[in-house]
Amino acid sequence: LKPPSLNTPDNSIENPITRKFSYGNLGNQAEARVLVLFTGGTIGMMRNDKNVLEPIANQLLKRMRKYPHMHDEEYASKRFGKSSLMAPLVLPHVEGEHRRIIYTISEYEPLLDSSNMTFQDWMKIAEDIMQSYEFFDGFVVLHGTDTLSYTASALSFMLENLGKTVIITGSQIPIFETRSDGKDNFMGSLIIAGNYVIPEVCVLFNSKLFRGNRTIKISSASLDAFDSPNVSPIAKLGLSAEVDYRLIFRPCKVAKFTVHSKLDENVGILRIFPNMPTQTIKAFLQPPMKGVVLQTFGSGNIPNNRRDLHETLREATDRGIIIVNCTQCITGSVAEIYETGRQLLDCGVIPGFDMTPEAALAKLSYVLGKDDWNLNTKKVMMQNNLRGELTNGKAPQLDDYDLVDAVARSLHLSTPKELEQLGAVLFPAMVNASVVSGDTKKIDMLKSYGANLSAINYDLRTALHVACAEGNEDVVKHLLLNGAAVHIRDRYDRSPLFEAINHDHHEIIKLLLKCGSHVTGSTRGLGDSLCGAAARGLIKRLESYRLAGVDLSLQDTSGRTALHLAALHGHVNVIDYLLNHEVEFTNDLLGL
Ligand code: ASN
Repeated sequence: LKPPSLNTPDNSIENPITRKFSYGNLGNQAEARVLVLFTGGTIGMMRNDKNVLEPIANQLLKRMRKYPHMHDEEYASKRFGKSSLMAPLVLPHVEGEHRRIIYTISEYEPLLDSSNMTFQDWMKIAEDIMQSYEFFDGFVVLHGTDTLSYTASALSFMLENLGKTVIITGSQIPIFETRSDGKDNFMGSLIIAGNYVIPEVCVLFNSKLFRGNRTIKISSASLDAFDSPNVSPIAKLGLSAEVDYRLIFRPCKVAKFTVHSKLDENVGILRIFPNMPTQTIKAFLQPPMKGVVLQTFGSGNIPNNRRDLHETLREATDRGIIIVNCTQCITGSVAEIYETGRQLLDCGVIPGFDMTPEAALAKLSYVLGKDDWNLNTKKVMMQNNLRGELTNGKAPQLDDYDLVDAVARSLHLSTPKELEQLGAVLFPAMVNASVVSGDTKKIDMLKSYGANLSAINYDLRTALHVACAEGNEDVVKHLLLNGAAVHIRDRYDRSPLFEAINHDHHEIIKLLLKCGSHVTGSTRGLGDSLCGAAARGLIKRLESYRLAGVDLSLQDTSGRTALHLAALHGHVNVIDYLLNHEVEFTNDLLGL
């Protein structure tokens, strides 16, 4: 194909999907190019002779050209030449937004009510995005609402290392009707896709932008048809677009965008109900079934007085079927709270945390389609957070994250000096977060990226301070084995050992001592601390001091000892403890 004979700029480029041409910027006008994949749905439907809605072909593009709020004919003709049907559409100027949105609509054939969509259609959308990825700044998929959340979930997994914005939208009332919600949804999607880099598969509906794999269709009638019950919307379109950047799930791997389009179709959703016959479950789990989303009661429960049920599930997981436990509730997660739920783990069922059934099903088909992963890896991946689809409190295990690099790239930093400064700010916070969550693998990973495990934060505290306060012995040991400094004191002159003492972590105190750690500070100050502990009856604290090598008979500022204070406050058990540890029964005390 040659460039069309329009008044096109020289830098026009052919889009292999649309067989049309997209255009480079002209002059100094800021523009963004968005590809619209029109797959069908109510948004592009009209009433047929039976007075029911049906997709209608070859209408959207034609009609959008005539809607002044969807197309700026004046700008377009100046830009691309007069009355060209080949030329892309141009969104009128949007106050407050930087770029003019130039959009190209690629209409699918046939257009589908989304109830008719299959995995093949997901693959086509993914492949189309792949092929035109470098030609556009963002992508909008116009889609029916009925199965929109399934498509959004599937695409979120299939589009690996996505770096551009993909938004799926539709409407409850056709865009050709006067009162349609389609115009706002479509326009809002174009504005976000062209102006904001949100490298996720999102859903935009009723002025809210959601993470696609967290959405569910909540209403068949309301214009507020979607929600993402377990996470807040990424953005809200009010007077302007308010994007919450903290919520964006970014691919932190240094890898190119690619599409994994192999999906396994042998997956299903099985919803448990009271008195459910075993035969129903057995039949469902028959080959070729490979992955099942089990929708259970509440926090992930099924009857625990039904051995038949458990045996059936056990037998299926033994055969290699992956069964993922998801709740029937709209919000919340599966968790081991009840015996009725815990027993599912014994049957080899894995927790799906707070994944929606739509996301869990799509993820299963994606994970099962990964031929180079073995069954165990597939199970691990089902429980890992791959695209922000679940919250499980665990860090991803198989992804190589390089956050500093990713942040550096997004900030356009490149010199070693800038990277070093960024690392100095980010690493202490990241190491500390890993320490708190007890994630030693992540600590290793951060170290391998150059994090100094003894780096200090703004309060001059190190990861070891945090670890000793938290009391996770494994993490402390890990830090020590990786050379963490034990002698650094923070802004308040507290050492890691001080933290361990103040939180009564006895094993950690012993460990620190083995590494050469020792108490610091004046003997009077220590005497004050001992007396304070004795006055409050804190035997554990006194034991902490003793383990740290502190003489329990040290005197406080007024010359009294812990034994004085224990006697004064009538703590017989503390007196016993002190005497058992050979604290001298001084005359002073007798005279008290
Ligand atoms: N049945 C339609 C569809 O999913 C519903 C809609 O788009 N509002 O295609």
